[in-house]
Amino acid sequence: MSNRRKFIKSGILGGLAVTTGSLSTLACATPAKAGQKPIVISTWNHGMQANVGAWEILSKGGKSVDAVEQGVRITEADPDNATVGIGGFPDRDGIVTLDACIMDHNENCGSVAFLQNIMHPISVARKVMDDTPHVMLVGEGAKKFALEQGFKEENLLTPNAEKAWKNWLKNQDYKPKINVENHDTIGMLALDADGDLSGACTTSGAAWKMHGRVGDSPIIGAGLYVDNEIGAATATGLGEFVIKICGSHMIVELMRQGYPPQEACKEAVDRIIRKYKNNYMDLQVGFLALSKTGEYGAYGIHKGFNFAVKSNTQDELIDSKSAV
Ligand code: SD4
Repeated sequence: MSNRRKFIKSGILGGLAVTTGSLSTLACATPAKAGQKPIVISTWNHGMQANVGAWEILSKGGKSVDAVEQGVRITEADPDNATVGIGGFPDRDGIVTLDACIMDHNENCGSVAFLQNIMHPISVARKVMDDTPHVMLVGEGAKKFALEQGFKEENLLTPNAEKAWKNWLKNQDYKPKINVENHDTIGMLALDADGDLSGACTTSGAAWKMHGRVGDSPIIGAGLYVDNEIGAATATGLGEFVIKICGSHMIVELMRQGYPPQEACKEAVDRIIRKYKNNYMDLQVGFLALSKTGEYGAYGIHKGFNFAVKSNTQDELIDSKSAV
């Protein structure tokens, strides 16, 4: 039986994804502990530190939406991180432009894209969600809104990032590389003590991108999706390919059909590989998912994608499974 049919057949039983047939195989393949609550997971090794910020809120019974915002702000404020917030590598014109979005357990969402000179795009996205009738603000409009809300304008191009850009200018070779160098977005998913899910995703996007380029990270359904009945998913890697398959939304819908989180992430990766057979060797995409029951999973195209998990019983960095 194909994976798709197997998982569709399994369905959701009593709030737990239960599979028929090859349950033991799946249990081995999925590095997850089901039923952990509260729990927070996030992409890459900087997720370890970000999770600590989120855990301060989750461990006190706080809301997952507050936890994910507080968590990813830690990464945004880190000048040594070359693809999130301050210190992010600029576009090919030497300008740092930021993308972020947030989604809560009521399917409220807020997003900013192509935002400049504001260190915490995730908090601007939160304000868009909480205080406007809109989901997404971009560019100058997003910045105007941020300044009206009291955010400070600051230079986000650190000397290191400027040096790297000047170095790049020598050859001006735009070839997205796989793994860490160009791919450090933080996507974070949390399930709080009340059983409510939220997620956040924030990035300075692909280094040396064209001015005006927006990736998947601020796009609800691509870089992030949360459905409080089912689960949540987020993405990292080359956003164009995540957008093309509506990656995070697809993963949540697969979980609705009964796919465990890791298998849902794998299916999304397989979709990219099937559709873009000539390209996928040169690009990295990684997905991370968390179910309503606190089961998590991840999958990347290439080796090297990792994610951080924090709960009452875990605080670790896990290497994701990958296709290649
Ligand atoms: C983008 N997905 O802008 C982001 C970049 C990224 O890890 O994930 N870097 O395409």
